[in-house]
Amino acid sequence: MFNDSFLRACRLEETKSVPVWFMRQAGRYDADYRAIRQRYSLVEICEHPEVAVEVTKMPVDKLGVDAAILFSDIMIPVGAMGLPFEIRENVGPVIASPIRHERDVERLQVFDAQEKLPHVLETIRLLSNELRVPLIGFMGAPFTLASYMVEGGPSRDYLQTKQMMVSRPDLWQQLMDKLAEMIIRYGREQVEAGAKALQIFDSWVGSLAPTDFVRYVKPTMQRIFEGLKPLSVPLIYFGVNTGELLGEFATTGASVVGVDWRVPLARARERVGRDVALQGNFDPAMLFAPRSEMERRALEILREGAKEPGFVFNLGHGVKPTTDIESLKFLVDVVHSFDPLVQ
Ligand code: 1CP
Repeated sequence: MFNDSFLRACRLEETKSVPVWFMRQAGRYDADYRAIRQRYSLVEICEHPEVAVEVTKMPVDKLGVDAAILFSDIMIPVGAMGLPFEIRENVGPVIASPIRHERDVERLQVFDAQEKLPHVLETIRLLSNELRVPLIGFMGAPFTLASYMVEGGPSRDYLQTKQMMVSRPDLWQQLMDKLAEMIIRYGREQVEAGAKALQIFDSWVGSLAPTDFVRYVKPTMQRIFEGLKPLSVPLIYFGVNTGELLGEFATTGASVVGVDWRVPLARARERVGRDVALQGNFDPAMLFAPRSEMERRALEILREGAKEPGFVFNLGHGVKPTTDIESLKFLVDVVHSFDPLVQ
């Protein structure tokens, strides 16, 4: 039996229970993941399909979530474009030669995943045969990828990225266009290999004022969703701190909009309207709260979310590495025990 409740909710169809999955559901909170990381680096896991398959399936089996997300990283295709990176412990992605000039952008290659990332496609093929829940493929969005590519690593204020955006709008657009082309092509290859939905992570785009989002990023996002639309799979657009951008997110062409915990769901619904589904928005820090408090907060989200078809329960951002796995299981049980029709 294939559990399609996640796909149904993404398509605004009714479901018997509210589907749930967690961003960063494969990760360090799980002792078995930590054991695998003793032997393989993050990039090495991605390069070994049998290991990537195991890591992707772990949270599905242990937590009982309604969707799997490919184990990979938003930086993997950046490496395939010809820009080497390293994932540094407790820091994140680091790029030794960041993008600063025309020639840096020109050198980036829009690759064929069959040729450059065959192991990723193989992982997706294996998973789509084995899983009984939909597999979500993903990519980083142009702004968020550019933030790492231009800054050279994680940043607080994205000064160099924003500087390029406003001082060299021509160069910025060249970079956005190249990343959009890569994302459309890589997304297509992931779906052809068996991914049933795609999530575009624009984690850091909430650092932009709405007028800057509209001017410097939104046209590229519209182009991406237009390019991915013929695949006929749900297209999820997610970012952190995007409260003021949600109305704009809803008109990019995405079919599902991810929401973080700073925005009440009712407010998010007002901003995105009725034609897109919502995903979110439990505060990952509240997985450290007493059970009764976790349950109270989850029910508040569920009652609001389930008022309309088209709601996927998730966290507002990724699972924290020190989270107790039992808290995640408890949260899944609360969501699955909630009857969307009896409120
Ligand atoms: O092995 C480790 O524990 C290293 C930590 C780690 C992990 C588990 C990194 C480094 N990447 C990943 C896997 C990963 N990355 C997944 C796996 C699938 C799952 O969710 O279970 C996904 C979807 C990502 C996507 C990703 N990478 C995003 C978007 C989502 C988000 O969290 O906002 C971002 C921004 C990255 C960059 C990145 N890679 C790794 C870290 C620590 C970071 C963030 C660094 C920063 O704060 O800027």
